[in-house]
Amino acid sequence: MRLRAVNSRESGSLLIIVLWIAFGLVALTLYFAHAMRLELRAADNRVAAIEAGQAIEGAVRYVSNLLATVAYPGQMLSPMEFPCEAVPVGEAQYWMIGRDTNDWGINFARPTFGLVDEASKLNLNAPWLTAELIQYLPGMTPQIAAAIMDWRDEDSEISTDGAEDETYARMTPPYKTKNAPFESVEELRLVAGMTTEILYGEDANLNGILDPNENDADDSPPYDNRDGRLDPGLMEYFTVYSREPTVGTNVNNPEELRTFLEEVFSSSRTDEIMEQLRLTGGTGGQGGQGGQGGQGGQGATYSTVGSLLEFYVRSGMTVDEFAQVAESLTAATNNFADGLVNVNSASQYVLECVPGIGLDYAAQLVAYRESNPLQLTSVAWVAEAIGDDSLAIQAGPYITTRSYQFTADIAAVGRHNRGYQRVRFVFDTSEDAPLVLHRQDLTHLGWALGQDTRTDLLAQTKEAR
Ligand SMILES: [Ca+2]
Ligand SMILES: [Ca+2]
Ligand SMILES: [Ca+2]
Ligand SMILES: [Ca+2]
Repeated sequence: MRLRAVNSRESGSLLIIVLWIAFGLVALTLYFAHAMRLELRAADNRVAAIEAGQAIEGAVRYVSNLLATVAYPGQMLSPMEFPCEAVPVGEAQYWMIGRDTNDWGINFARPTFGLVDEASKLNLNAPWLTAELIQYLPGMTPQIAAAIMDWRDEDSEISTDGAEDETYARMTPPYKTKNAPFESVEELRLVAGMTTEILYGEDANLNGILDPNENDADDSPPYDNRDGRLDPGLMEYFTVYSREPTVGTNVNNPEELRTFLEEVFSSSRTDEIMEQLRLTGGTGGQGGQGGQGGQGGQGATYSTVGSLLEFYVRSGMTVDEFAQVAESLTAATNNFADGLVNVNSASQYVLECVPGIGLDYAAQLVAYRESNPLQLTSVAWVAEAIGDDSLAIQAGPYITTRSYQFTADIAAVGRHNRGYQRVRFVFDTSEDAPLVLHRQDLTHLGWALGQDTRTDLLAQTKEAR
C-alpha cells in the first residue's frame, strides 16, 4: 500500500513535468509560427515590391516602344491610345499619373492618367522668359522671379529685386550663384527666397490632385488652406526639358516656299498667298523677336516672318489650308527651338506668361480649345481664339502645337495590391530613338493614386479572399 502511494505521487509529479514540457513546446511552436507568419508576410511584401518594381520597368519599356513606333513625331500619345490605368503585369498592376491642364485644381479623388507633356510648362532656361513674365504665377514673388533670372544668367549683376553671389554668401552654408542653365526643376530650391512651401505647394505627393492631408489645414502636413482646391507649387509650372527639332521648308526662303506651296495648292492659289505675304510685309512688325526670328530678309519684297503663326496670319490662308502645310514648314533658323509652350496642353497659368496671350487671353484660349478640339491640329487656332492679329503675331515665336518630351510618372503595386512603388521618367523624342533623360524614385512621397483607387484595390483584395 505504501509503495503504491509513493508511486502514484511520483507519477503525479512526472505528469506535471510532462505537462509543463508539453505546454512549453506548444508555446514555443506558437511563438515560432507567429514569427514565421510575420516573416512570411514581410517576405510577401518584399516580393510584392519587387513585382511592382518590375511592372514599372516593363511599363517604361512599353512607353519607350510606343513613342518609337506608334506616336506621330511631335505628338503626345493620348491616354486613349494606350493603357495607362490599372494595367496588369502578372500579379502586379501599374498606373501612369498624368495631369488635366484644362481643368486644374479641382478636388478629385482620382488622378488623371496618361503622360505629362513637358512642353505644357515653362522652360526655366527659355531665353525669352523674363522675371516680368513669370511674376504672376501662383505663389511667385517679384523677388523669386528676379532671383531665378539671376541664377541662370551668366553675369553677376544683380537685377531689380534679384540675387547674385552677395545674397548666397549670407546663407548657411554659403554657396554661389550658378550663372548657368537649370539642370532640373528641383534646382529651384537653391534660388534665394524659395521655400519648400512655395515650390511644392499643397501637392505634397506631386500627383496633381487634392489628397485628404492636402485639404485639412495643419492637421497633417503639408500646411494647406483647406479651400477644397489644389494650390500647387511652382514645380507644376516649370520644366527644363522642352525642345523641338525645327524641320521643314523655311518660310523665309521665298523660292523654296513657292516650290513647296505649288506641290500642295494650285499655282494661282500659291500666287495669291505669296502676294499676300509680300503685301503684309510691313505690318508684321514682330519678326525677329525671340529666338526664332532675326533672319535677314531674302528679297526686298518679302520681309522676315518671325513664326509660323505670323506666317499663317500674313498669308491669308484658311485654317484648313494652313493645317495641310504647317507640319512641313518652319520659321526657325536653328536646328532646335528650346522652350516653346504647347498651346494645346499648357494650363491657363502657363499661358498667362506667354507674351501676346497674357492674363487677358489665357482663360479664353483654354475655353476655346475645350470647345474646339478638332481645330487644334495647327497653331492657327490661337489667332482665331485671340481674334487680334498683332497679339497673335506677338505670341507666335513662343508657342507650338508639338511636343517631344514627356514624363511617365509610373506607380505600381505587386501581389495582393501591396509593395507600392513609384518612379518618374522623362523621355526625349527630339532625336532618333526615345531617350530616358531623367529617372527619379518617388516612392517616398507615399500613396499618389487617390482615394478612389485605394477603395477599388481594397474591394479587389477582399473579393480575392
Ligand atoms: Ca547671374
Ligand atoms: Ca496631391
Ligand atoms: Ca494639411
Ligand atoms: Ca487649397
